[in-house]
Amino acid sequence: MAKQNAPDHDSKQDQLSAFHRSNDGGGLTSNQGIGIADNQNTLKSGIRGPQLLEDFVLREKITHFDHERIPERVVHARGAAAHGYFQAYEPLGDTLSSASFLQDPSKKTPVFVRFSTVAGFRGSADTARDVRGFAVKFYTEDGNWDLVGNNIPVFFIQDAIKFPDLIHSVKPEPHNEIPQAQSAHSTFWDFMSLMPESMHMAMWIMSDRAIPRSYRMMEGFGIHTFRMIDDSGKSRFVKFHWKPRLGTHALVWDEAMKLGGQDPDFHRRDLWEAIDNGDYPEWEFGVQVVEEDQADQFDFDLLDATKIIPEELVPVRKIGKLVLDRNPDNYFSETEQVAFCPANIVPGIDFSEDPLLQGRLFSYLDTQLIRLGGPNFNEIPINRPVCPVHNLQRDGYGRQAIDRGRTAYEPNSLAGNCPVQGGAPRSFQSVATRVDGEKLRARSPSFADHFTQATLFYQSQSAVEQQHIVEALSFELGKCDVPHVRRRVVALLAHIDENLAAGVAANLGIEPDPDLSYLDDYTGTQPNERRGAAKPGKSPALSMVTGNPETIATRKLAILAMDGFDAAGVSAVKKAVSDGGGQCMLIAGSLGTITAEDGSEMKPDLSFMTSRSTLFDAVYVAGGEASAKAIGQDADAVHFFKEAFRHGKALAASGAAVALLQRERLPKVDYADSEQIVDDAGVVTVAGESVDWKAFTQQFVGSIAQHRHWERSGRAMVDA
Ligand code: HDE
Repeated sequence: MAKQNAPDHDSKQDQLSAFHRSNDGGGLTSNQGIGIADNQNTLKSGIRGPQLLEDFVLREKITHFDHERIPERVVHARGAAAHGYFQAYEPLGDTLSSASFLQDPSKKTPVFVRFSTVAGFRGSADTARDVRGFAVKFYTEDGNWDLVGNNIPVFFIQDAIKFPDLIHSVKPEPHNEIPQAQSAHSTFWDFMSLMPESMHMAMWIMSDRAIPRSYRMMEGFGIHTFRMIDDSGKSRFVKFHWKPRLGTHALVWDEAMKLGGQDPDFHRRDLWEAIDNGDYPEWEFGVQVVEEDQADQFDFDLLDATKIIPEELVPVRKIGKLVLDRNPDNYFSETEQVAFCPANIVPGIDFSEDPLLQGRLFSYLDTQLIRLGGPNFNEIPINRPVCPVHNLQRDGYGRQAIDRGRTAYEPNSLAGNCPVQGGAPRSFQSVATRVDGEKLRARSPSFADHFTQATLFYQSQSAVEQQHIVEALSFELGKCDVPHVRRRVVALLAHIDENLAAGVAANLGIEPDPDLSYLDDYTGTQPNERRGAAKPGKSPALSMVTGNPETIATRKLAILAMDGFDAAGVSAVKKAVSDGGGQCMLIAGSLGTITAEDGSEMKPDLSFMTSRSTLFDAVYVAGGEASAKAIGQDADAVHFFKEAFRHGKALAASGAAVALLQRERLPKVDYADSEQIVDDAGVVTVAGESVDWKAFTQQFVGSIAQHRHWERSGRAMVDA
């Protein structure tokens, strides 16, 4: 199966370079290459006279500008992308898949990955509560494979025919185009209340998974069951997983909302900067494999995209890794014009009969035709495969290829019957699966259990994660202004978990009533029975607070300091954090140099005017009498560390700054009053004269690695 000229990591980049254009050192020309002498003034009749139609320079420039925009994606409009590579851990031809990119561990297959939100327009904020798209284009030697997944392993609906309804319900309401990039409105929850199959997904999007800390810190899933075919032609069912090396982490809702205004590009910037700094994001690629003859063993149907296979039932086998190591050169040419399509598949992989997947196989190519203006979008550089393309498709808008010869049909005797079917180094063959049955519009009864896995998800969450789900639902339904919709959603929640329903109902000021008879008027079914003896139980893999690596790599620390700060503490913290792979930013009252107690000087990176705690993972308030006093007198500075405290972030203070933390009326925490280091709920403090900075910073770094310290939120406020 080894191929000549197999692509390597650089092959896509080499191909793209042929299209690079730079203005470095170039003189200004029109698109026809005519030199332009004056780019400031139009051609006029007389110095104050009217412009002349003859002015081709003006007309060309304005005309091109007028046509700069293309339709944004109907969903997933807002996104950010990067180049990288995929590398398999071991050859899989014998045991799982004959796909060419899964055979040679030394081969780096180029990839382009686009992350996105779903509901918001192209200019909307990154941190909206939403599913995140996780779309990967593999440029393999056998053609492009697109794994167009999400960061949540299930979907709202079971059948593609409901997709336009779902999206119309979540997009801004049509009469006034409000609200932007939010599911917290009446039409969305009206639809959800009538769609019990969405309840499992509802748990995921109301969880912290829907407000990731970073694209680099979220899982990815292919969602549908696919097939993999080994060298002998044997087919198995698989589910695809991406597991981030940095662990799975989230923001808190208050933070996500604030970031929407403070830095709408929060995730886009984070991805760009990490790659720019050489902190290349990495995921492991995993598969859950089910033998086809074992597919009936579960209490759920593998073809139902509202279900997971719990990892405890079928473990995730890691088969390779994905590394993102290069930012795009041009957002529009690459990130905007990339066209993903689940139907782009390569030998060794195949589809399943999942009715949601089958609908997607049609939709993506169809939507590209309008979005990218015709059938030749495959020739846009970012979409080109790195292997040769030969076919008889011809013409159409924007055609780039100059097809030579007189035959554009097959079979032909005038051109040696080329391109010959089956003549490519490898050709795709659909798995021969038996499909026969009556023609009918119906849902399989094996899809009917909508609650067991919703309950499994909810009950597998830690207490604080459950609390966040209750709060998220209370927020969302609180923004829904239709009382019967609120009541109905609470009724559905009562079938997931009584405490969940009670918590949300209390916040909405209503009594939970589990009666679902209203559904009879809409879908005509009561499709809600739990299947067989299914016991929800718990799946630890579903919680985000377990199983994360203890690392502060790429985490951001804010150091708050003013004139008179304690330089020893600041230097020690800076060193410890950068040794752990994190980044520090010094924040002061202005961007002017600040002077330490010992006379040394430092230049702040940001001021309290240009930064907020939401942009950081942890905060250190530097010691030093004068510095602590000045921070205590600056409302923005005080707000900075109080807000970080409230969001459960690691917080440290030394010397005079400890009293500052104590002074603020925060939930009760123990603070140091001597050289003894105190770490209470992730607040690390030390006072006194001779501080052991090594021990202090070690403790603080450990606290940052915990990501958040939820135990604080359960504590009572300190009395005034
Ligand atoms: Fe998509 N989806 N989708 N979707 N989807 C699109 O294609 C669609 C679904 C996903 O970064 C569109 O090129 C239908 C599931 C991602 O460019 C469109 C159905 C999953 C992206 C479309 C689904 C996804 C899209 C809009 C139900 C996770 C962004 C623009 C049958 C497995 C890719 C475009 C990128 C984009 C249709 C459901 C993921 C309209 C009909 C399930 C990550 O074709």
